[in-house]
Amino acid sequence: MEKKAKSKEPTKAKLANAETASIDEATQQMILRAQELGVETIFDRAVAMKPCNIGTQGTCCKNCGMGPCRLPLPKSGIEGEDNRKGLCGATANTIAARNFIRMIAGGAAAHSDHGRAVAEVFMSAARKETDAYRIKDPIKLREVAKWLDIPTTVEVDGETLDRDTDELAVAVGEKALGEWGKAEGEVLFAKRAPKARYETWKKQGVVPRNIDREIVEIMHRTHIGVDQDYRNLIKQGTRAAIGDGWGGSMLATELQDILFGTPYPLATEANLGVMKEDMVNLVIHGHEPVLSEIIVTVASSKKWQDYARSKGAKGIQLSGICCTANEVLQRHGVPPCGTFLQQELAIITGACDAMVVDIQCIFQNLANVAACFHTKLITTHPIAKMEQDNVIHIEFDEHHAVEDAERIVKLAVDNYENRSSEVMIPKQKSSIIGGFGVESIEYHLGGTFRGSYYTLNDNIINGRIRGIGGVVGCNNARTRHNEGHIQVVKELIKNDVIVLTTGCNAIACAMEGLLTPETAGVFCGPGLAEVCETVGIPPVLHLGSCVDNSRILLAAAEVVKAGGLGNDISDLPAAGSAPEWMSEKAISIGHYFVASGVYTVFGVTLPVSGAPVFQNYLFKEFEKLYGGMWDLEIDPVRHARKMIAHIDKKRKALGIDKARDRILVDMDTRRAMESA
Ligand code: SF4
Ligand code: MSK
Repeated sequence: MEKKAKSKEPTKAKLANAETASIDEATQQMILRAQELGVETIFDRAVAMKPCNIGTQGTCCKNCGMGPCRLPLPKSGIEGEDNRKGLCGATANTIAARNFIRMIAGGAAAHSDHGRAVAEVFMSAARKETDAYRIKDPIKLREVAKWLDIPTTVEVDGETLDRDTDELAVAVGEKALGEWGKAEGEVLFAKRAPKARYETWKKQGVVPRNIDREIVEIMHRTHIGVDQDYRNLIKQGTRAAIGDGWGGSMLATELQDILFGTPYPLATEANLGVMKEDMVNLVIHGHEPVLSEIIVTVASSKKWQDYARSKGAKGIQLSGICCTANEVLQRHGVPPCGTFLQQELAIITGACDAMVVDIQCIFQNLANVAACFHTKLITTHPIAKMEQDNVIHIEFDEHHAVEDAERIVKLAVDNYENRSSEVMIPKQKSSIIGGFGVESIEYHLGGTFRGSYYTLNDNIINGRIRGIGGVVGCNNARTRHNEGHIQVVKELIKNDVIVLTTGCNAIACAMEGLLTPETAGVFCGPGLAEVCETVGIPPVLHLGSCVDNSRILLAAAEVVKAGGLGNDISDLPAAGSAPEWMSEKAISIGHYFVASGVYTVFGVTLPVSGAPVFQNYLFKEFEKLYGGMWDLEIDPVRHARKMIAHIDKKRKALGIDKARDRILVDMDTRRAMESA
């Protein structure tokens, strides 16, 4: 047969369809703008490159030089015995479990190393080695000290006095740093979980010893020829994930609050439209707030605003991407200009004078995009550099934090006059209320009189609030940007489920205008709408960044403590979700939600589908061990309905499934609950 001649025509690069790539109009406009300018973005790359099926199923092993060993799931499924194995004999279940817990190790390491870096800055501040930081929340310092078993008072001449704040801060910093590598004992914050939860972990043998050790042990156990039982492998994954959620991430959040201030509700805006054509736009991107805190102070100072005006700009406009955005939004009201998938687009506006990045979720392609514009791209972290020549590295050190921040702000301002291409900033932006946390939920929904979550619990018991949804996580270029996030959240609030959000889900909800009290009357069921309107809160509460998922854990622990909804997190009418997850951190978060007793649904895909026995263990058997379990649901509405079905199951188990609308729990019942 004659061979068909190959076409000499150059193949035209496949480009993304803006409308099917994102639900967000600003994003759609900028995708088209990028294509018009010939600048490639992740949306185009996602069209050009398809993921590997076997990797997606979790059954490709490259843990030794004899692989990769690829174990695809037969199209017809597995009938009878599953004989698939790698060269060493590793089964699909072993391979998928090893891969899964290596993802947990990657995610837990990222969160926890972030926490360690914060703890080191905390120590410098406590020891007065730097003037740039000081203790901003001494009340939280005392609270955290107690959980670290540090005395907060001293006896002087028979009198009990509060310990000096500076001295206490040093003690807290030292003890906190020990949590990463202490030789004995267990992660101290594990005891912040409800007693029943802690006992479950004890019984299962998964209380973390220290944060680092559990991550290292995953790497050991997944080396060729070590742990070959998927149940034993995931047990170690569980221990490391708890060490993340109730250890590294929780320490990061708490120390950041003590050092930078505990967030309280504030108003700002979100989406690319927050950038300003006539101002210097400095975009902060990444995760660690230690530098961005100082950049906010420097950039808003009169000195640097005047300097910007001297260069012809109207001032400096800070905005953020990813979780550094969430950190500076929560504490200062700096507006987020986009989610994870919009980072290239912020530069393509032509108005980004500098983008400063620290760690995690930063595309290497930012350097290529920045090279097409005047944008200065600045890396700041010793562990996160880029190879491209146009990237400037200004290594941040807390001992000269202000000088570093000033260099960065000056670079941005001086670059304003170098704007070369036409500026195109989408108009879209939404008003939002952010800055929620465990304390502010208590204040708004608990009331200062009782100082706890009683009112929230009452509203759950009487059915106005059906339950709690923790919806978090990334964007994923394999699915339509923000569609899953928004549909899941809207379906939940429509059904009276209050949503606690963090990470890129929080930014997506912000862009969609769901973070305002007014949203309640438009999108919520009548019960949730009534509660939100009465107390003046949005139905979707922004709790912060990825490490701040620890706030969701602590909020859940507070709900248990307030009474009337069981003794453990697994008793609560609550469910977790990451509709568009992509990072290893999301897997670690998902797993510590599950290990904490939360039914947790992921969207897009989950890399366990090629190992049905292991998948079944996570999706079903886990509930018997921990009360929480994994699930996968790609369709956002079904995804939300599965969460609601679980919430209803828990309401039934608690005996609060019957309509009890408008019935507030009276004091006698309350006392009975407390003594139960
Ligand atoms: Fe293959 Fe086993 Fe090596 Fe994995 S560890 S690559 S399954 S031989
Ligand atoms: S930034 S980890 S994309 S949430 Fe925390 Fe967003 Fe996911 Fe990064």
